Amino acid sequence: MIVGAAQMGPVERRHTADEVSERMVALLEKASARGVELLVFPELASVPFFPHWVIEDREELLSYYDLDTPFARVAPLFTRAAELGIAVVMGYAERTNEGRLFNSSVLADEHGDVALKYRKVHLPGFGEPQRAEHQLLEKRYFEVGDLGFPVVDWKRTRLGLAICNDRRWAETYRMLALARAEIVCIGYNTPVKTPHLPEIDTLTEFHNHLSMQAGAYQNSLWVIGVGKGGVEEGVEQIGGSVIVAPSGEIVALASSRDDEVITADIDLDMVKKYRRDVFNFAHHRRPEHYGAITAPVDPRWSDDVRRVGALPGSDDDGA
Ligand code: CDV
Repeated sequence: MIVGAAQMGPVERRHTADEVSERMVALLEKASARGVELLVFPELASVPFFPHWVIEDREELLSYYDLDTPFARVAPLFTRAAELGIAVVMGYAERTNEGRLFNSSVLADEHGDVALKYRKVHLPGFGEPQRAEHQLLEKRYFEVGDLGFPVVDWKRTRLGLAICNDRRWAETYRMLALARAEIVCIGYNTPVKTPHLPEIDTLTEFHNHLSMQAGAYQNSLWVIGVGKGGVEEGVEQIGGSVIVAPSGEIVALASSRDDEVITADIDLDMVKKYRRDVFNFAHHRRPEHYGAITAPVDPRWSDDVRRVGALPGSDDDGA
């Protein structure tokens, strides 16, 4: 099965939805020419990553969200994908009919129908603005996802979705592997710089790949990880999109921080082989010893969070 990651350069406030659609369709056409059946776009793909700054005006904030699905904002992408028979995964800011706000991702199958939806579980950063070069305000703008880690049988495989910070948590991949996902599609927006921890700035790209390679290997699955790259609204993001095999090996890697398609012809039998001969869950997992993983989070853990410092007058509730 040939799969692809459609990395995107910056999406800025000055870019219209039509301009963004045009770029996404161009990436789709490139993928189609290479025989791609499944193409994955980044987290919050069609808008700037607005949790990087403070938005006081509610109307302005809501302008970044799509009601239910992202299909209306970038309609040409989904229309063309269905014409070409390509399934698309895309991240977007979701507003529900009840006014709930989530950081979501959707799989539109090769007919353009919603086959799977996921709402981000691990929201990084802070609920209040920090004194920092850029903000990490996902806890302010989104609720924690309420769908768990769903999977879907699609064509001759089983797919799961995850979003950005989810990829750093072992539980994400393990939940999806336990549901027998064979491919995990992950969109992300990762700044080169971590304002509250500058000493890890030189490790950002290493940690990006480390997380996805470990997740793929320890759970015998394929990972398609796709980010935005370049300077978006003053924040430089890493790009570094990859396709990772169940062996943990990177089989495709983006070479730029701009719009770029990477593809790989992936062997789904590798999943079966690694699940049989390396990480055989039935034979070797010992869940009777893993109870602490599902116990409620001990509140003392949050004492360790380092903050840059809340802005005067804000009520900093930490990460
Ligand atoms: N969008 C993200 O979830 N970004 C985080 C950053 C803030 C660390 C990430 O894990 O890449």
